[in-house]
Amino acid sequence: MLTFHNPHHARHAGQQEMFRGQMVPCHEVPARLDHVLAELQRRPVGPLHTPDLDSPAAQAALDTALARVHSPRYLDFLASAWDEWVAMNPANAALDALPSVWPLPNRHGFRTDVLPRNFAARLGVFSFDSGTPLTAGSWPAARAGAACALAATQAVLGGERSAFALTRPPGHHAGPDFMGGYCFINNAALAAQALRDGGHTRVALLDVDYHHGNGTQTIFYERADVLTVSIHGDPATEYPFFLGHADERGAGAGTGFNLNLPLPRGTGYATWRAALDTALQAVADFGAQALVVPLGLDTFAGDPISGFTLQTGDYLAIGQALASAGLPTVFTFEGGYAVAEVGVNAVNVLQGFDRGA
Ligand code: Q9C
Ligand code: ZN
Repeated sequence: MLTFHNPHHARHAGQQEMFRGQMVPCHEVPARLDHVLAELQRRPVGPLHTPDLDSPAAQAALDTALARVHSPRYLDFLASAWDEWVAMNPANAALDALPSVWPLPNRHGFRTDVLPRNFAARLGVFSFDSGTPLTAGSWPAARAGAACALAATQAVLGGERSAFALTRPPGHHAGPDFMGGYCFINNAALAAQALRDGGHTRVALLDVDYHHGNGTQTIFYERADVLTVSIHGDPATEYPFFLGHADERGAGAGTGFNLNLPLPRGTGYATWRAALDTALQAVADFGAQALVVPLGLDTFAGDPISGFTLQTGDYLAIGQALASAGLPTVFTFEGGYAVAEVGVNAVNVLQGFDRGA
């Protein structure tokens, strides 16, 4: 298993997120990735690389790949967001940008075709929560993270059995033109699209993060060439609340190519594992030629913001089960907020995969 890690991840370091009427410290912190990297150095599963971030060719390839998944106006927004935030008021340089007004795009007739010139309002057009601080370094960190996802995918297209994009901020809540859930750029979607563009005709995503991968589902919802499967806390009670139900099966040409496996808060390994077997059967029935696993470790019993009860040892078995699909596989690092344990849990999945491969 090759790993590509993001040398700029720590430039994204939010101070606080809004949670039920108060500002609380961010859960999605740089130390998360540092713990995974430290565990990979202690217990290697393969070479550790950083992606090429300097060559004009790599930057151009990155721009092309980003535009395959995200809308031009969203990418333009992200690229200039921090400068515009500071331009509103020089004092903003010491603050994170968080939205506090939204157009509710599907209701009430609010318009999103005309972008407000006011930056705070524009931030609301492109966000779906107030828990995702945008900082001075968010865009460079997210961009370098996308480069990790692409490098991991290129390695797999080049014949590697598997590769891991070890990056933050995470990505699976980010949609074609929106951020949220600590995510800006959907790294797993970039990987899946790059696998398609690299010649695999059917690509599956199997999202094992505690939270429904709403961004990924939305990106591929009307497509039959990319199967999206997600095992997650039931949105009736769990974030992101407004998507992730079992009756969402895809639309148009994509009908039948989305599978949600919501599980109640409190679910333990036996039930979770049965859902994983269902998910793997769907991937096999689809005839996938390559697999992307948005790897969240927030299913862990000790996770501070989630509600499943998986144990550290379970992650070895999960890795092994994922390998049993027998597919070229790209992993992207997503959630997991039990900071001291996230490294061991993540590397257990990777090591279990290598054992099963
Ligand atoms: N008390 C990822 O795992 N806030 N994002 C929930 C729960 C948002 C999680 C608050 C959680 C987003 C990538
Ligand atoms: Zn999560």
